[in-house]
Amino acid sequence: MTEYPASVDQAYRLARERYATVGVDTEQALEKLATISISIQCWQGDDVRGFESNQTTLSGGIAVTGSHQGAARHPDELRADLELALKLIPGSHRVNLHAMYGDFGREKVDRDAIEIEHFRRWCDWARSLGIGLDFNPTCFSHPLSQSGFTLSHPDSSVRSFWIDHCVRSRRIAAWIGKQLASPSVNNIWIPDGAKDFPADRLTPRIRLSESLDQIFNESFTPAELIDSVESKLFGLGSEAYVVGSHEFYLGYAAKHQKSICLDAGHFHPTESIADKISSVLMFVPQLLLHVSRPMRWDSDHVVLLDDPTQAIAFELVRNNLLHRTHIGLDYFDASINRIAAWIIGTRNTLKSLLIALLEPASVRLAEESGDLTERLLWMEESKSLPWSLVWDKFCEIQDVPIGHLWWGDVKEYESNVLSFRN
Ligand code: RNT
Ligand code: ZN
Repeated sequence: MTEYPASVDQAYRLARERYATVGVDTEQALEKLATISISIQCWQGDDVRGFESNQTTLSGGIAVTGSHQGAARHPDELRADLELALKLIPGSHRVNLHAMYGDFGREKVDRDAIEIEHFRRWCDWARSLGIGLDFNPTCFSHPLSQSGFTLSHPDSSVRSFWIDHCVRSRRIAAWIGKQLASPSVNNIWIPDGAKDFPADRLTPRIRLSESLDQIFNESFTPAELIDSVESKLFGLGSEAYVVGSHEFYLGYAAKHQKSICLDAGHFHPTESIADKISSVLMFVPQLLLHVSRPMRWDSDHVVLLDDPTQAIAFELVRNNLLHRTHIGLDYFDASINRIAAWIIGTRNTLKSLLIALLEPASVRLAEESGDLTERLLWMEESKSLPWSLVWDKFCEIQDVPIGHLWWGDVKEYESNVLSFRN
């Protein structure tokens, strides 16, 4: 049990009073925040390497930089690292797996041969912690993805290989969802695209659409599985053309009522995914977010408590869209302690949600009454309300260290555990 200074409670009482003067019920915000689960990306823990015995280097137009000590080398290490992170993040969250993270041991298991068995230990582990798991087929870092094409590949035997992989991923995800009594989101992202201008932008898209139709042919209940597709504007090596563009997947998801994944790093730098949420959710049933921080490109930096993250949280809360949105994280930084990267990014995402939950109704009321001056006043005023004291209270209620105090545990783990990995 953590000891909390009496000042946390005293400060919270003052904050509660202060918020009451602007019509905000902090207790309600705390209760709501406790119901929000963030899906934490397992791949931050090992620099998107995975645990296949026939591992290739990371490819597909994504890149990890940094060489901080302590990347997880096998599933047990990754689970131990995640457990520490989960213990230091307030609330109850989920873990997001990629197909290449199975418990394969020394066995050579190709992507078209993955089985439920390879994920049983993850599932048992999640059950013991009382958390849910999400899933992703891994359509990169593989000899058959080196051409830059997978589900849209011109060769039908290569396409079949990746279709098989995605079919198996869905089965595994659905099984996990059923086992854990919490639907598993299976998100399909492929790297398909071209470095230079293609002559034919259409045919690969027709092939991708047909591959997806085959993948989604088997039906599962929404209690087990949620299908999601993730678009991208460009990647390293796919600067001129990405087969699965935003327009492509938005059309596909709307037509087939699949969930769409909006990754914060997958658009033009002046575009905000926050603005897309309310449009997309008018036409697709559910949304998956990959909260990330692009810096000049899709660089996947650790999520900050910054304006783009805050804008996302405001959209979800103001429009009451939390129950239709799966909030996942997608970043990978190997230049700092990887467990701290999880904790900082997840805490920041939660903080932005808390700030949104604590927003005075006056913001909206002023807008509705047509008084845009007063709207600006409330938006700016609410920034200096004492949300951080409510956050400390949340950490206390959830029995995790307040403020920076989790850092001691991570430092200790770094010197006792991580520093012995090479
Ligand atoms: C790549 C996508 C994708 C990956 C993960 C590892 O640009 O964002 O979501 O980051 O699947
Ligand atoms: Zn992503």
